[in-house]
Formats: sequence, structure tokens, C-alpha cells
Amino acid sequence: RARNDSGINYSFGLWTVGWTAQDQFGGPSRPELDPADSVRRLADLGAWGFTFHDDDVVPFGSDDAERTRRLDTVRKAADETGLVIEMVTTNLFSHPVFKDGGVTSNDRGVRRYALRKVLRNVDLTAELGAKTFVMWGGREGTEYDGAKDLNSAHERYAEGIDTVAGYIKSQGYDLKIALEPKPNEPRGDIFLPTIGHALGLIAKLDNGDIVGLNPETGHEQMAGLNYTHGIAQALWAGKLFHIDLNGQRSIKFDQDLVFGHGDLLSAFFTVDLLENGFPNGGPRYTGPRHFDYKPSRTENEIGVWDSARANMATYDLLARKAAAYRADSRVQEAFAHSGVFELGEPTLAAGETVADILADRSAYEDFDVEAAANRDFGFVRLNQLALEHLIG
Ligand code: 3MF
Ligand code: MG
Ligand code: MG
Ligand code: MG
Repeated sequence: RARNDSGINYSFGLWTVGWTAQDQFGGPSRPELDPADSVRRLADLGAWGFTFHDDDVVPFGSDDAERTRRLDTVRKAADETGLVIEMVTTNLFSHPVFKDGGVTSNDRGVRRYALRKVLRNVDLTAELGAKTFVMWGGREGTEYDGAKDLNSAHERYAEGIDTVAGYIKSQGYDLKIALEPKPNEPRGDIFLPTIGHALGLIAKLDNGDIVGLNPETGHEQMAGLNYTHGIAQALWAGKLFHIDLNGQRSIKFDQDLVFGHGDLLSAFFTVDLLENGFPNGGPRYTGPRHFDYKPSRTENEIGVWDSARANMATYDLLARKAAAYRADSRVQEAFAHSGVFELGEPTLAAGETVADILADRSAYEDFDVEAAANRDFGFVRLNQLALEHLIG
């Protein structure tokens, strides 16, 4: 059920507000939060759901009794507030045992240990009723190209994901895996650096039907790529299972800014796609609007909750503006002028064969190349209308 006024299902990772703000050059600037308290605070702010890594709730190395006790406090907070535990993920990056990766570590013992940690977490995810299981391979990668047999590394990555997906099926769990691409950080180069790379790996899996993507705004932008294009291709492929929304300002370290605090125009088109779909119809994203951001290190607990609220407020604003943009008759006319609807028409007519187009003189011999080259697509006018809706 939607808790906030806009009716949009917002969700947060507990590691976002819970980040104690340590970085490469300095220690924590904030105290640890109690995860159950964070759930209650997020509920007060109007969130609909939350997500977490195993280690966000149960510190690494806890015994079974401690694990049960800690998980119960979060489960109770979810029950009390009505917040949905919609996704769970595994921390295969913090402990130094994973310094060369989890499922692609050169050390086979580490790979087997990583698989056990993931499989245990799959059981927990199913027990909690979450429907998505994210796998971000933050340490799966290298600093040096000679450090791994890169073919074996991809074989082991596929083996690891297939083993987990096969286990989900064998247990009859109603659960899908969502891979999260990222180009670098913490490794110099991470395997599955972009949405496209991950789609390529999924296509090779035996159990790829239950494996899709969890693309993060900033991760694509760190590679100089277009997030909206990326999630569009994932949608087209039927693989957009989940999303990590945030902000990033150009190609640099992973900033995890509030959604919209990076490339705002790009954020507008992301929201336009998520809320309004493709202009010519097609697959829609139906999952939660999930934020994976970090309250900046400069903020204390006031800024933590202000920034959490800012993600939802910004998304709400953009959703309203994107709705007005689509409803504007000038925009619909500009779409028509620009050929946006024309692109929805198949290039070959119904029943037309390659032989037919080869015989069609109007398609080539008699085609007026100069006239077509002179066409005004009006993309600038269309974009200006978007901008005016965004900032007007
Ligand atoms: C790192 C991330 C991760 C993933 C998380 C699973 C710590 O850049 O984005 O957050 O999102 O591991 O979703
Ligand atoms: Mg990030
Ligand atoms: Mg991140
Ligand atoms: Mg993420």
C-alpha cells in the first residue's frame, strides 16, 4: 500500500540512512543507527518499503541466537509500521575475506564460502517474503589485468549466479535475482560494469529466466552512460526487475547523491519513463521506486532524515512535472513533428518481405534523399518544452 500522498511506492536501503560516513580519507562522521529505528523513521517520512544487506542488520560473525534476535527487531518494526521488506541483498564486499571478490575470487575456498553466505541469505529473503534478491559484485574484479584468467572469472561468475538461481527454483521460492552493474569502485575494474554487460552474461545462464537487473543511476553515469537509455534497454529485454535511484555529477567516484541532485534533466526523463512509460507503449516498470543514496558526510542526523525526505520530494515533483509534460498538447504535437510516433511503425509493412523492399523503387532508387536530409526533426524545441516543464 502506498503511504505517501502521491501514491508512489518509495523504498530505501537501510545502508543509505545508516551510512556512518567513513570514506577513503576519514573515519565515520556519524554514529551507527539502530536498523529498527530507521524503519520507523522511514515509515514516518512516508516510505512504503525498505531493503537491506544481511550485514546491515546482523553484524558479520554474529552467532545464530544474535542473528535471530537482530532480525526479529527489524521484522517487528516492519510489522508495526506496515513497511514492506521488498528486497534483500548480500554483503560480499566489506570483510577482507572478500578482498579479491566473492564468487570470482581466485581462492576457491572463498568462492565456496561466498556461495554459502548468499544461499543462506536467499533462504532468509524467501522467509521474509521479499520478491527480489540483489547481487552487486562490488569486489568481483581486478586492479591489474594479469591478476585473473578473465575467461575463468566469467565462467565462475556465471556458475555462481546460476547456482543461486537454480537453488531458488529447486526450493520453489517466489524470488527473482537482480544483478547490479557498476564500472569501478571499490575494485579498479568491476566485472559486469554496465547494464549491457550484465544482459550479455544473463543471456548465457541456464537459469537466466529469473535473473534480471537492478541498475543504479550513478553507476551508469560513472561510466559516462545514459541511465534512462540503460533502463529502457533493460525494460525492452524484460529484465528491469528493480532500480537504485540516486544522483551523480559526471565521471568520478560513486557519489550516491540524492535523486535529482546530479543530472536533473536526466532525472526528469528517468521519472518520465518510469511513471508515463514509452510514448508508443511497451513494457512498464512496476517495482518500487528504490533509493540507494548516501547522506553526505557533512550532515549530522538532521541531514540524514532531510536527505531521505529529499529523494521522495524530488521524485514527487518530477512525477508531477512529467505528467504535465505528457499532457501538454504542444508536447504531443512536437512528438508528432519529431517522428517519435513514426518510430513506432515497423520499417517493413505488414507481410512485406525483403524481396518486396528490394523491389520497391520508392524505398531507394526514387527516394528523395535531399528532401529527407532537409527534414527538421524539432528535437531542440521538444527538449525546450521538457525544460520549461521542469523548471518553469
Ligand atoms: C554500491 C552499491 C551497493 C548495492 C547494494 C545492493 C552498498 O555502489 O550500490 O550498495 O546497491 O549492495 O543493492
Ligand atoms: Mg552508488
Ligand atoms: Mg552505491
Ligand atoms: Mg546500489
